Amino acid sequence: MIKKILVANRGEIALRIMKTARNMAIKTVAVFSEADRNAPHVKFADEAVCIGPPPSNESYLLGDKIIKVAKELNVDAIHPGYGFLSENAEFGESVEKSGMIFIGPKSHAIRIMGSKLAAKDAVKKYDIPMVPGTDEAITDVAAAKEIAKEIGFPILIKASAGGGGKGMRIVENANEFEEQMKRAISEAENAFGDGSVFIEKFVTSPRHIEIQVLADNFGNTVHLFERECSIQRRHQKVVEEAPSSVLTPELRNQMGEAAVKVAKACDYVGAGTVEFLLDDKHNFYFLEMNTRLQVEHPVTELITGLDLVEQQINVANNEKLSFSQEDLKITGHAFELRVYAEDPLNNFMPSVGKLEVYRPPSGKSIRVDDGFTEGMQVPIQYDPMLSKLITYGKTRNEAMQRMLEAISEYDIEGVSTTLPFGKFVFEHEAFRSGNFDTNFVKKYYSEEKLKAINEEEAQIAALFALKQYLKDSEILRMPK
Ligand code: MV4
Repeated sequence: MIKKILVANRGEIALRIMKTARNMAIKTVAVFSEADRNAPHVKFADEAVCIGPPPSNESYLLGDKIIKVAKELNVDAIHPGYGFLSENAEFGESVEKSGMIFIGPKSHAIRIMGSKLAAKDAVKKYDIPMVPGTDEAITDVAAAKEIAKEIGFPILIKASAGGGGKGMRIVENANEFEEQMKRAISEAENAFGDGSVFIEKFVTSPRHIEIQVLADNFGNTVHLFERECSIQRRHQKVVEEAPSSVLTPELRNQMGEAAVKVAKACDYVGAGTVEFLLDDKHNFYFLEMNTRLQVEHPVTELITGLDLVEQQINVANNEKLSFSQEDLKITGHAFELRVYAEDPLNNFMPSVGKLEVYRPPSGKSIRVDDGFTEGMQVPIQYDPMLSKLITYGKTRNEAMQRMLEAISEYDIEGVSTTLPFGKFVFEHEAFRSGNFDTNFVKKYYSEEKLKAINEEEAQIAALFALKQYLKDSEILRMPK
């Protein structure tokens, strides 16, 4: 039985994991860098240990040091959160070798899914739809060019070890092929130390839809429906929702069944996410699998009523899933807006400084997952995400309306945030109608548009203020 968990992470996710642990009467240990000495995750934990200076590679990425701390404090299990060590197969293995439980899948699954080519190879025999392309690393430029011509341009060259769009290159025609392929290989070599690349047909206006899966150690695997993640900016997700407004129950079942097969293909255990592209004709294609708890997991929690961290811990405790696929259903609609300390009017530049004012909205159907309090400094060493603003409604419209209200009630001063950008998205006709794809931000957003909206609002606010002033003063009451 797990009685004590060390959370090898920081910020909102460390706090979120510890809250569930506490609800389950499990003790918590925080690790922190010198930049996070006063952070909420440190204050919340039952015990906390400083593991090094602010840079991640001298603190949160030091797997061996974290394991040593865990052993000293008699920890039973380590939860890696997302990012940092979460998809590091060696770390998971070391945790288990040290006699503790890694709250995540086996290293075997992490390794397979860490390589896009190995992932494709593993799922090949399960009849999972994949984008037309090569299923091996390409090395011979001339041969690769012939394959590209057969598939038809535009094509996409992808790095096998890549993620988040790194090492990806679009090739519009055969003339560009050689140069782009060389670039992709050298980019992949530099970024991942692995120059393996492969080719896929480029799906031009896809939606990015991912399926949450959950598996126990007894061969039971279910899916917890989809998350729509098409609203992203430079491969950084901005808004996520569940369910997607475009999936029919039939398509949802098909994608869910495909996701379960992908999980089974790598003997997956715990919570994981299978990513798909959906084209404009509603064909879906397997892209990759993320072998961690994801940032956007709360929207799935709100529509299923499950606590995904609790499920992860139960599975890690070697318990069977307490429900089957038939027991699961979608209730209502949820959105998540990632709030970053970035300036949407200045190329989303990180905006560091002190949170002079920090007052998150609260209320029924509003959830804020954050790791900051008023007066804190936003550290420059880490991801600039301040919080996740999550809203729920019986319908999509209701959840959208609550998001707009929550955005307007969110008070942050001292740093610029992406809240105004979020408002732009939630007011946009294409978003509201559900008629969007991964090109939404590129297609519709510009700093000029946001400025224009801000100015218009400022003018309206000024008019209201003037009206109030006139009402308060004698002017309106003067006889004609
Ligand atoms: C694609 C694609 C179009 N066609 N593959 C981007 C990150 C990585 N997870 C996969 N990505 C894409 N793969 C083919 N064959 C378009 C993207 C893509 C994308 C995918 C999901 C969410 C946002 C995206 C933004 C640009 C490109």
